[in-house]
Amino acid sequence: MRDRAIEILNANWRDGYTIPSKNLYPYQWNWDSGFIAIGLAHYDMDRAQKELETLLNSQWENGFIPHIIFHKISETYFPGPNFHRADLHPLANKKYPSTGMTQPPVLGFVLERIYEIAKNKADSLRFIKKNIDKVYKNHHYFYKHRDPNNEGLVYIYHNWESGTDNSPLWDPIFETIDAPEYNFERRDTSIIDPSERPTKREYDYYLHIIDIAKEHNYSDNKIAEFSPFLVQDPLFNSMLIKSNRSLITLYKMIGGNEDKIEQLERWQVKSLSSFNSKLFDEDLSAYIHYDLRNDKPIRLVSSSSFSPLFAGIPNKEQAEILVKTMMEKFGGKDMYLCASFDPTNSKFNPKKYWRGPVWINLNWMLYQGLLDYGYNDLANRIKSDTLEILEKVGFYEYTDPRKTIYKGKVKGYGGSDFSWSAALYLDLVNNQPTIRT
Ligand code: 9WN
Repeated sequence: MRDRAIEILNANWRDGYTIPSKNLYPYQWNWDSGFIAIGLAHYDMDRAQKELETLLNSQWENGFIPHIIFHKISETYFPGPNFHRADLHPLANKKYPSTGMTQPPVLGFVLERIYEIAKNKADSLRFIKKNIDKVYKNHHYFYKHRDPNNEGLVYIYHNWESGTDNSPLWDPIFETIDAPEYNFERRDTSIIDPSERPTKREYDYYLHIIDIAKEHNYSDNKIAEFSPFLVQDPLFNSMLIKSNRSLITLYKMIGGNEDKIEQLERWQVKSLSSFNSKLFDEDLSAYIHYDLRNDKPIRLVSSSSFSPLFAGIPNKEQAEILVKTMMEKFGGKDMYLCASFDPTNSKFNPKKYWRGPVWINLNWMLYQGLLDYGYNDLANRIKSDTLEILEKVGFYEYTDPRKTIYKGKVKGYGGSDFSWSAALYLDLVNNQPTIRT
């Protein structure tokens, strides 16, 4: 399995970055690159550093880091740079064509993780020192431009920014949007089974939201004012809070930078307090999303509801409540942890993308979060479920949470030879975080 994981990462390596999956995803994706760098760090630190540097090179003058960087034009992915037109933004990076949206901010905790993995700590610290300010600038962008009410919670303006693209979480929002029917040729559904991907109608919404942002040249202020999709996402904000914490740790190791440490600490205080007062739903016993455009909570439970564990956000009682919810809704004995959407909800679909299947990156975060809170048995269950699934189906993009279907020959879903599944497998088996008590 290790050899195979390395083989996949090597095959998906292009000149300076790794594509998520051949044919299906032919470019560099933001949060994929972060997870991939963690896997690369286990056997080729130079390449891990290069992966991150290439991503950071795409940063815009205002600190923004895009979701996809279109290094070389490919015919196998839609929508490409001609649809996205990120160059409409006056501060867009002139050298790297990209989308005008971002993805969950993983870079802070990725830097910390690759430092933990590094054998040559001095070299790793040099690398971090050279690049950390770019990550800080990215966080500064988020708090300055994505938090119009000054709450310490940043918004996403597109479901693709969440990383959990077609989750049922977004269905109630799409119901409020009057999207036209687009004529376009999808490539993904000619590469993999369409029943595993979002529908044509969902793509209409995705494209329409981008068109609205384009009408405003991707101005953050205008997007905050006009985008029909504006959400405070607990997964996205947990990644930011976790990364803030890593930046504080790393700046302290580097020395100096007191102003930045103080600023990061101020963001943390505000973010943590708003997160717990606004996004914790007592009745659902879980964290939820908040629809900022329509000013109402999205009262649905998904794997993102548990991601605050990874960022140390819940207190002990809340953590206990989350674990109970996870076990009751997601953790039945016939289920692999952790389905991406509430298996007890009628919208759960175990085969379709973010509407139910297990995703390795979420499991990797939940595993560590549960360890941090001392839930060692449950953490180890998530880890062994993850390894068992990967051993059964190989390194797919997502997999079925129902144990009952894993008899005989089974296959994973979505892209095959998927880079972050391979990378995070290497992290889970190679360098286990120590059990904290
Ligand atoms: C759109 C690359 C990306 C992941 C996302 C995943 C999927 C893209 C798509 O693939 O999204 O960004 O075309 O479906 O949902 O999390 O980063 O692996």
